[in-house]
Amino acid sequence: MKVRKEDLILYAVTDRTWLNGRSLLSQVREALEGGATFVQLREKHLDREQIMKEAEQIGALCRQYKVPFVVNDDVEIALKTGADGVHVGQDDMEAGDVRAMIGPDKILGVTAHTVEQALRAQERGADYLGVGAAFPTGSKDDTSVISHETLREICSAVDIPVVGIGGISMDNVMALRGSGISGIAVISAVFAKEDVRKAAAALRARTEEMLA
Ligand code: 3NM
Repeated sequence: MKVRKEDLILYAVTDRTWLNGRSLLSQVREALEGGATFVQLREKHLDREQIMKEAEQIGALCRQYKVPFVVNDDVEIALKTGADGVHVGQDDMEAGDVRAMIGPDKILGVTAHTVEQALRAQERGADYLGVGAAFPTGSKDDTSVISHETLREICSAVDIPVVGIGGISMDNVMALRGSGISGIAVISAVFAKEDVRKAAAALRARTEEMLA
């Protein structure tokens, strides 16, 4: 298995909205120190040269921590910078096309909102799924909350591990107990906090409790 369940316990997704003068690299370092188990570079509004630079630096940092690192949406940048893989949404490139470009060994993550999308992504070579939104979120406009029943159905329909995403925080992570997810993916619950390391550590501990 390229992606083990334990790699997905606390999956940190970057967002420069919360930098407040800090660098993305230092934010990610704090998240890793706190116990993030997976990192995705998600840059929606930066030029590609800058994204490439971030991917090189953050990728190198993640290698030091032996944590998988994927780039959102951009296969070329992922391949050029030696990232571990790519994560695509339903509106990005089709999963099978991405798999054909990255080859069998790189990680492919796919966002799914329905059982049908989840099964199709698995069939086309996804190694893990991001499923959401688990709760209302201010971090992504074009998503809507799915029921926890749908989340459970998706988890039992596929063989690959699933990470829950969308509005997950210290206050609600426990509500995901029993859903079948392997972990949680978050932006604001880690990166919007003043002490990113502490936030990651606390959220990892609570997520492990939820998974137990
Ligand atoms: N994808 P936060 S929700 C990147 O539902 C992303 O597919 C989602 O940010 C989906 O942890 C989301 O701050 C944003 O809610 C997650």
